[in-house]
Amino acid sequence: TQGQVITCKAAVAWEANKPLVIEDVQVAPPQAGEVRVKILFTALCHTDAYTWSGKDPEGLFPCILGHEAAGVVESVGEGVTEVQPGDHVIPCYQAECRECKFCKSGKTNLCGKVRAATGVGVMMNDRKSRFSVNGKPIYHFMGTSTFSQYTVVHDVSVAKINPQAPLEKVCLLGCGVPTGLGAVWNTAKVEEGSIVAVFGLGTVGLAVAEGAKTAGASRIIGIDIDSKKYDVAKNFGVTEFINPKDHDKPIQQVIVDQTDGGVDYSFECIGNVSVMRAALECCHKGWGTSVIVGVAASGQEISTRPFQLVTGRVWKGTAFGGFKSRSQVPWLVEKYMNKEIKVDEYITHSLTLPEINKAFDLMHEGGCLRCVLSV
Ligand code: NAD
Ligand code: AHE
Ligand code: ZN
Repeated sequence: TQGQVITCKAAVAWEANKPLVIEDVQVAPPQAGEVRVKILFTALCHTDAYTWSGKDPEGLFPCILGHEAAGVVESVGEGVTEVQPGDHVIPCYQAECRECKFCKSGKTNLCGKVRAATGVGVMMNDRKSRFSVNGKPIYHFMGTSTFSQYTVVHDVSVAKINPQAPLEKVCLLGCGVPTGLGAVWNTAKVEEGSIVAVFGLGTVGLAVAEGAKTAGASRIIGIDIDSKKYDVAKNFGVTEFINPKDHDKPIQQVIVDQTDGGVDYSFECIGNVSVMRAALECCHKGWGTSVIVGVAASGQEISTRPFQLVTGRVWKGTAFGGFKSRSQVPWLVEKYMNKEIKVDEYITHSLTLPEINKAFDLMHEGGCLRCVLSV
């Protein structure tokens, strides 16, 4: 198949909010600096649902969504040296070129090499898509497009991992779990003994709890409007639970009252701007730090009294938990293999690619954390 167009099945989002359609998609061979990957397993993340909803300013249609996956390299384009056919890989929506201003700064995991192209659904080389259906181009998504049996990614957007790792599990290391762990370890740098609040107990929030537990937090307060989340959350380190619906007072006040003035660190893992405000305002005066992890819709803005920051609270955000993707995803895979981090525990459902619309429906049900599709 090397050098040839591959026709395979992919779930195409033709329009916002319209059920995805399994199509025969033509996938062009990888050009210079590109890698064609056979996707074996992909999970769904809340961000896929967000873009599908039409509220993502970078969401273009028709497109192939999906960004939390694992597979095997099928072929590589000219000049690609770091992976070869047969390598087991995880696509990385957050690239790492090691050459750009961002990568060399030592201050961020963001990479500038291909971001301009991935934000508009095309490849960097010729600003075109490698996907088409009967000659009609289909946009890429986040530089990954994993809801397809084959995808083409930039070489700076693919992490080579231990071939022994079970791909049906480690696909989760493409987004949600690293995001939560890294928000704690890299972005907030939570210290032992800290009091932590986690807003939203989906996969990302639970991974924050797990990260906080390993960092030695003394209290991990989980906040969710679905009280059923507490039982599961206990297994990830949550020590206390608050449902904002059980209280008349604003949730930030409830938390401040229960923590002698506020928490040391808070994490918003929902994508709701009023919760982001509450997450900042439940932080302790003088040092409390709040990390925005959730992705909010186009047009939404955060606000608070500047006095909150004047008096020492800090507002931060994180993308992919601050992890350098190509360097650290393989390391996270090793940590999983050594049983130092959970992955299996986040997988509540397993389906197949043709059942993808059912998988999206499941996301809105309380009992679903991650649904892994066999592609
Ligand atoms: P999810 O839908 O599985 O979890 C969200 C949780 O929030 C659910 O348990 C829900 O009951 C709860 N919730 C909803 N509204 C609430 C409210 N008002 N108060 C309290 N709890 C509420 O989502 P997920 O896959 O865990 O993703 C969480 C967020 O993180 C999404 O916005 C996603 O787009 C974003 N995300 C960001 C990054 C990043 O790099 N920054 C990476 C992955 C995901
Ligand atoms: N296009 C969206 C941006 C969404 C966003 O912030 N994405 C996160 C990853 S979410 C993964 O589930 C991210 O990494 N952002 C940094 C980047 O470079 O995109 C919007 O709302 O505009
Ligand atoms: Zn994601």
